[in-house]
Amino acid sequence: MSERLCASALKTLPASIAAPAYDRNEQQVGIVHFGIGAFHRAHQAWYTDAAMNAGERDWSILGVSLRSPGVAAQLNPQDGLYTLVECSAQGRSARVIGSVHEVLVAGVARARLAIALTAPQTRIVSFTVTEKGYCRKADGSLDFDAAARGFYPFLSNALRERQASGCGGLTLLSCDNLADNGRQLARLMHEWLAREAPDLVEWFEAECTCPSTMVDRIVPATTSADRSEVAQLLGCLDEGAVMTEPFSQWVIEDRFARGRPAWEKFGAQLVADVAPYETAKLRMLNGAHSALAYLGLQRGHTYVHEAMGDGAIRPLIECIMRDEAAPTVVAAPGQDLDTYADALLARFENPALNHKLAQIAMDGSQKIPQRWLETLEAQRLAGRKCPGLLTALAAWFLHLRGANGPVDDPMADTLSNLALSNSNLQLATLLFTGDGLLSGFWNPLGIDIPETPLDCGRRAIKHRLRTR
Ligand code: CS2
Repeated sequence: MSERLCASALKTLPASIAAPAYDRNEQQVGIVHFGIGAFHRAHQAWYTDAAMNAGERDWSILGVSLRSPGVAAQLNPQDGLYTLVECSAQGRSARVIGSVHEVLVAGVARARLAIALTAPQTRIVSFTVTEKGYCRKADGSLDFDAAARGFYPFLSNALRERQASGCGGLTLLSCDNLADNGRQLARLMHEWLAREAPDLVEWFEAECTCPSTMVDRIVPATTSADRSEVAQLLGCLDEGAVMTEPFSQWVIEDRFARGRPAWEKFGAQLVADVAPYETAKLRMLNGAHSALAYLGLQRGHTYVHEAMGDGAIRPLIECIMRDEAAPTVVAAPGQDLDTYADALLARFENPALNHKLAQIAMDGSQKIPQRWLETLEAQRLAGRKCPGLLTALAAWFLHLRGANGPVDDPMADTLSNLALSNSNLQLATLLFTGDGLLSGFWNPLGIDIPETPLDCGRRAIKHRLRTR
């Protein structure tokens, strides 16, 4: 099979595969999205496609890839089309998504990107650039060297043009797993402008908004086996296919500068305050996910559902979710955290999703503060211990020592050197004092355990293996 999915192939798709019901050529770009990886395609682009299927107009997405030309090569020959496959124990269902107009590689298509960002009909610029894409230093402030290679210059140039032409501000919509993602983006953008374009600061604050969001959908990286399966379903090749779970959640603070699609008609929750949803998600879902990653790799597993089936790991994961994270969370109105935990565990057990632990283990230095350390700090203040999280932390230390192969993390060198130099205490101190990395979440003098977390955690793992 050599034919690729593209606009002209839509009419030959099997009847079981739903396809865009709107005239894609008639749609203008309303959203420019930085970081058009699998997650964006399975989440925000899927909601936007649903909105356009229901009749909303001119919210097509122009995807931007900051570094890798890979996504452009996947989607552009396919006219931006790709298949979304929902996988569960009950089976698979597939549909073709049409909301992505095109993908630009930022460094290559600078002029076209500038035009898109300054077009009056572009009203939202959204982001899934991962935690490290915001270019924060250990103390949370902007790392200007890294930021100069990220999205910041593109955006500030565009804001200048928009101010000059009077075509109005933008909504900057962060869809990454950061605590208070909108406020963090606003603060970082402000820092960038204050140094690089001080005359724009006031206009930015008056004309642009940065709503916070909580995004949730598990999206494993697509494999070549997945692509073969999709080809069988479609009858043509799809290099841009994404595999995901049936569940999806998007909670958005309703503060848009110049309108938005009616995403709430398709399941998104528009609320005044995202924080309770986001805190529960980061500490319970993502916190447990990162623990599964390091503990699971340590025990020789490859996928999340395998680690969930390991009797030495699962009780720790439940303990982290229910006993350690949940008590630090103030539930959103109507949210029951026990039921939430039940649903998360069931999602992690999904046998039809091959979600690699190694994918979650990446970039620990960027993820662990909001996933674990905030829980640890809250529990410390309450005088309670967290054996589950300390065990997970120990597994992370072992990971940094190379126990699971090369470490994929922007701070890999610093952390691995520390871990390998056998200075458990130094590593723990660095983590907990905020001397370098994870900024002041824990004062080591307050740690009420006799050994360093590494030894403690190693013992806990051994103990659990023995008592299994
Ligand atoms: C995962 C998340 O890779 C990771 O670190 O924890 O991508 C997770 O799958 C999503 O946040 C789920 O919404």
